[in-house]
Amino acid sequence: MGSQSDWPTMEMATKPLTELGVPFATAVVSAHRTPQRMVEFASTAHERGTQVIIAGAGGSAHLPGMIAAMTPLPVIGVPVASKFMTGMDSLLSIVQMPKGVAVATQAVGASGAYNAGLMAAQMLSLTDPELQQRLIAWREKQSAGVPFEVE
Ligand code: RP5
Repeated sequence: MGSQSDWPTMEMATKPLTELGVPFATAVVSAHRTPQRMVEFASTAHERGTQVIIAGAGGSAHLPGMIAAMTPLPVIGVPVASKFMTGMDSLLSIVQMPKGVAVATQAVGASGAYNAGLMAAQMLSLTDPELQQRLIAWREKQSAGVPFEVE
């Protein structure tokens, strides 16, 4: 994520990963304030065994696109809600990638962060049948938790 201030939102991404038994690491890597750290992080991630990157940032949110430009790994972008434009700035900064560099942009805020974790797990399940089974069970449990009757 681009700042420690993104953590309350980005922490939501860890929930489905934890529930599904997917290991992850977290880091603050700012495109603006720590650009060299970002270059080092993004350009070496695939060599460290990382398989998917979730990048969350707010405001003028260059981080997901910049990371995507420097790694062959899939990058999932999370627009963090911003102070002055409620995240519309973050969303447009992340979603409108030019042709040739892809970012899988999620919804603004906590739901987007949660779904980013879920999406990462689904990507990883393509080559991990046991994770795929856990995902199927997780879905069934979610469906079973939705009551048919209105209270
Ligand atoms: C972005 O600027 C971060 O991703 C964060 O959402 C936003 C504000 O950062 P702080 O000023 O709170 O550190 O780079």
